[in-house]
Amino acid sequence: MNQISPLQQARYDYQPKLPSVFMECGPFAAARPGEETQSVADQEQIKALFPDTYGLPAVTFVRNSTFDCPPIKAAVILSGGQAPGGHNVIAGLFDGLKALNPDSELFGFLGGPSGLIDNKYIKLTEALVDEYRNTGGFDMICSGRTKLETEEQFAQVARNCAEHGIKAIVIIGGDDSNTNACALAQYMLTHKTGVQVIGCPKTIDGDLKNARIEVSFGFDTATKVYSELIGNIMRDANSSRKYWHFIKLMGRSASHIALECALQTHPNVCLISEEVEKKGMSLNQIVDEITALVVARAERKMKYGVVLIPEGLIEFIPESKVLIAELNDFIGKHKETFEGLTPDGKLEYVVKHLSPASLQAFESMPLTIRKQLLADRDPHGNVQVSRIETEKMLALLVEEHVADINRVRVAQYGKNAKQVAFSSQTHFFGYEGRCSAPSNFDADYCYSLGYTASALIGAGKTGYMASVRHLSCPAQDWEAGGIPLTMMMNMETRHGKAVPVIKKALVELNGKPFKTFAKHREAWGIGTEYVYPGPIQYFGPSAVCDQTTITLRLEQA
Ligand code: FBP
Repeated sequence: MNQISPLQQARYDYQPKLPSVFMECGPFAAARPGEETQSVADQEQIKALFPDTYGLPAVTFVRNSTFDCPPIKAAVILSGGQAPGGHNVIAGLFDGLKALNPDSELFGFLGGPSGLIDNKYIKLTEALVDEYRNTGGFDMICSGRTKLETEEQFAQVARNCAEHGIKAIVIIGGDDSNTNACALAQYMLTHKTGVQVIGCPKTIDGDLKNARIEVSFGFDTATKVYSELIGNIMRDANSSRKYWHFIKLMGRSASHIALECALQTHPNVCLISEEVEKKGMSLNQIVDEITALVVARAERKMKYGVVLIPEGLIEFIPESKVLIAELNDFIGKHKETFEGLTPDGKLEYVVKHLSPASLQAFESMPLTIRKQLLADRDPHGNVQVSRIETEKMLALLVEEHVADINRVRVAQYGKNAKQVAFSSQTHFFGYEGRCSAPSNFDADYCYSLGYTASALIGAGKTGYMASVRHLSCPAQDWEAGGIPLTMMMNMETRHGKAVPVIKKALVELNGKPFKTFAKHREAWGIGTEYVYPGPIQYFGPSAVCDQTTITLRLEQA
């Protein structure tokens, strides 16, 4: 094993907290059913697609249950992008299964869903799990983005389970992976395999949430890491007083991460993609607004500032959204020709085929961004937004607008005219936060999720997502249970076809987190009201170490 840091060594001794129901009865708590559930929309279609899991009741674990549990062989995969705390979900699951029966076994399938299909696994031992307790990353069994969605893949997974005697699969993933978990659960029931399927809500993006899933794990730690970095940059900006920092923050689609970081640090500008879309703002309008603030602050002798930009912004600006859809479609249809072209050749080829409105939107963007929009698509044919340097694009466009203002001033008042100073730095914070050692909150939450998954398996449930609620309370007051995956689903059009998917939770513009931000943003913009959160603390007063996100506190206030 590699040398480990003193902090990691100390974190091995951290015992994650569990809801009191598990502290008292271990995973033998009784699963008390609530009322029957229904999907968030399109009930008839979802019911027809998932006849055996639709309408199941949500369950809550309560005290007083003892039963003899035979040894269970279970499988676990990590799916999609990394999120802090994944190892603790596995540790909680492992400990829960062993508590159900010491002879239980956990198979860790390697590299995400592809491991489950290709039968690549390791058996997780106490010693191995111990090595990863309270650590960041997914490197214990690694992750992947292969889609597990076809009947052939499901059949192969069923065969692999039968070969090992595996009776339960836990899928730790985001909305897409849990959508697939739902389909896999239905397949296992239809084919009477006896294999249970349980999901766990993972993603730093924070967009897998609803009334019963209060937050996906990893959001807490990732936003704390980004907020620390933003705070450090703010302090630098406030010390040198010469740069505008444009910071893009990860979050494929929703702006929860940017919003939470804004609430933690009070930047001069934070764009919220959902608001941009709602207001139908053009790129030019966004740049104009930032430029106006640059000018206003410069007049108050503040030639510096901090702008937060959500990663998904470009897909929410109406004109760029249409452009990207056209490009995805066009590139998908002409894949072979396109792949053989140089970056300049791609540019020439594509402009001949865009609609006039999209051509105009395309040409309003700097050349580097145009080229990035034509770069490789993800496995689903979509542009990879984390690779588009929107932070650079906005900094460049603001610079051009400021230069225009200065040109007009010189034309009006001569070369001694007062000019607006503008100099920028750009940053992208994404991968820096995805594998950080989990905060105490994520360490506890993830361990509890894993433990809950084991209890759901023990209770014979399938097609459920582990749910741990009341997260702004101390861990002993958390409520553990499970919700049917079908409850979160609706029908959406993907590549021209209506398919069942878990509904993504975007930032709600009438929710408390956004409203709180909106109330203060003007003052934060023109003033310099930065907050410097500092690094995540693992030891010390609870007020410092066990804080949840501001988003969660506001949502539960
Ligand atoms: P998940 O939704 O799978 O958790 O991934 C989230 C994310 O971190 C996004 O914020 C980001 O756009 C994307 O993954 C980056 O993907 P990759 O790791 O493949 O570069």
